[in-house]
Amino acid sequence: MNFKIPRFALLAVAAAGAIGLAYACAPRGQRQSSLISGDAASKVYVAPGAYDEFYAFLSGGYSGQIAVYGLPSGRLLRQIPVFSQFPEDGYGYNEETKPLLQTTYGFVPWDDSHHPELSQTNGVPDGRWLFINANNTPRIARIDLTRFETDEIIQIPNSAGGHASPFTTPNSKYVVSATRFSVPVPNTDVAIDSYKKNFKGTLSFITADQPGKMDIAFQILMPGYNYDLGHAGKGPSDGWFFFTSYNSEEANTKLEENASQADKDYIAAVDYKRAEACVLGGKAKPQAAEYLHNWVDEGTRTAKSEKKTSVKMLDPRDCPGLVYYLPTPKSPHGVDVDPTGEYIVAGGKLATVIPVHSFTKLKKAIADKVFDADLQGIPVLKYDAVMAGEVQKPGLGPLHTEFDGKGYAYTSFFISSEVVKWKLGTWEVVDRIPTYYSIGHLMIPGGDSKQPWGKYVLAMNKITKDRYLPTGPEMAQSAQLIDITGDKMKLLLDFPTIGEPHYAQAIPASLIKDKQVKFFKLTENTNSWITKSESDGGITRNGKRVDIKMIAIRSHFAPDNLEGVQVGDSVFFHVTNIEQDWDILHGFAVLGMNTSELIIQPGETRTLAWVPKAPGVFPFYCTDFCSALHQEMQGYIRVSPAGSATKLMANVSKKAQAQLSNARAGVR
Ligand code: K7E
Ligand code: CUA
Repeated sequence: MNFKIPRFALLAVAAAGAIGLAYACAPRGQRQSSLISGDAASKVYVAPGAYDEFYAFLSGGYSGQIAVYGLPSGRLLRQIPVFSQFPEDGYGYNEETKPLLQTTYGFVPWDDSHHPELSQTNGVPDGRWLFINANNTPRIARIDLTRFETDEIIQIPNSAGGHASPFTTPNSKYVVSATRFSVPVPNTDVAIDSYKKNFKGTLSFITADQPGKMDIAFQILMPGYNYDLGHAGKGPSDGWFFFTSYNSEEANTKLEENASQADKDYIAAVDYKRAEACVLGGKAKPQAAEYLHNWVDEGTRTAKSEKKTSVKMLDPRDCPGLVYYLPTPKSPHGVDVDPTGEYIVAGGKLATVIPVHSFTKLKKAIADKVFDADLQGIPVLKYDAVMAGEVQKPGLGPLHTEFDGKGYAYTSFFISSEVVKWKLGTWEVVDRIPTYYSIGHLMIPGGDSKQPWGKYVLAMNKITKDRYLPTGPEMAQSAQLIDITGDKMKLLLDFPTIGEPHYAQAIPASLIKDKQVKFFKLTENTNSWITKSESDGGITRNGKRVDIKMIAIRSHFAPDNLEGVQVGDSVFFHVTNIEQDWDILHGFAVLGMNTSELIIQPGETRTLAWVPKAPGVFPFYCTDFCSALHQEMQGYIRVSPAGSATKLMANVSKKAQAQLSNARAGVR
């Protein structure tokens, strides 16, 4: 979330008594003693050696990654690199993973990731995969949860700011992405003040249920608003998708003011079954659009990149019944569908109520044609005809809502810094609890699905100020764990997060933990640079390219003495970790190398490219403490001046040496 708080909203805060900020000003000790109950510690205590009940996946925001925590302990288990290079394990530096970060703009080794989304079966998170969006250069990644690794990234063309993404349909047939920024479609050189004429939004539906085959099924061309968030229908509303939009004013400057004029903006309700029918019926136009699809081959564990050149574009005018607009106050942000699939809840950043739409009423209003207007071919339904109810005086700045599966909804309030619990159907507020401070998303395990595990809500806060030991001008953002098993919410724990945790998802650990890959079978490694045993290693030259094959095993590399490399060569170290045992990793790094190390998991081959710039002898070593003799796990590579007569040499077996001599004879 990046919006500023408008001045009038701040005045409203002052007038309303500023529930959250009042806590912020209270003396520290007072604040804590009044809010933490005595048994909080025991509720989050996970004894050494015991496991947490849930895996929680928190987005890294501008870190571009995902952080995996155990709940209720709040222990950080792992970071999964997705859209940013990660020197800790060589992701985006080694040759096998670099293609994942390729785009039509070139190599993009960073992004801003907002919304982790678990794959679903029948509307329930199933623990197979996790999807996450890239907000800056629109992309969607798929992470495999048997390995906690990014396996696939697809770029979204005709889009800018892939924010309403990658929310899933109930069987993960599709994940979606919508433009936050409208742009010229196709993007071309036009005057910015031709916005109303030339700028468009797109809603993209991406097939997601076949690993390695993500593809853009179709895009829907929309008015030039800013599309913000989305959620699929479920149960009775299965087959529909809901997207919030703001800036229906179509302003192209000072959005803070100019996009806050209208009393209501819109939720776009998309009948995607209708879209499928229109696509089948030839109503979508093929449109030239370049984008990359990158995925990891299972056997070689190497990513490939494929360029696609066209999408199917659906104009709502050519497919009546495809999209309807639901008027929604005011500059909506989140849109969340309750577990029954009947209620569609919006969070209006500047709204004074929480508006809830009814799917039953929506269907009826469409059947009865209760339309207010038509916006660029899209009928606008009458607010009163689709509204189920409004939660009155809920707080200030409602953003996101999750559900506990017991008939209650929990909404985050950025301006008044609190979580508010209210009842579906009666719309009455039943409880509220302050957060520290300025909460964005909140998350209940399964809380956006058909089947929430409604035990905790995790509040993710933008501003922490005085909550932790100060660390200079920038403080870590925070997550706060709140117990929701009783009538009153209880704050249990808070912990700092990595980057900005916009959203998170969590799932019972039992659905993931027993499916973990423990090592990669060497017999199934089809990487063409694999070294299966010590005697297979060696060094070969082909022009200026030098390939070195080596193994890593406790506690040595083989070969570990290499000569014949010259300044300016492109040297590739292909290191295979031939261990066949869980959690036995080796690292590899060379003096002066200007990428990162390799971390090699058991049974896999990883490749590091290096162009030596000066003659000398360069040590390399294992960077991962793997055994008692880890410090002995080292070697040397000699670099000679360009054109030198130094022979290629690797201290490997006679057989390998002979192969090398032959190879050399062939080259020089
Ligand atoms: Cu920060 Cu979902 Cu990107 Cu709201 S978003 S907070
Ligand atoms: Cu291998 Cu340390």
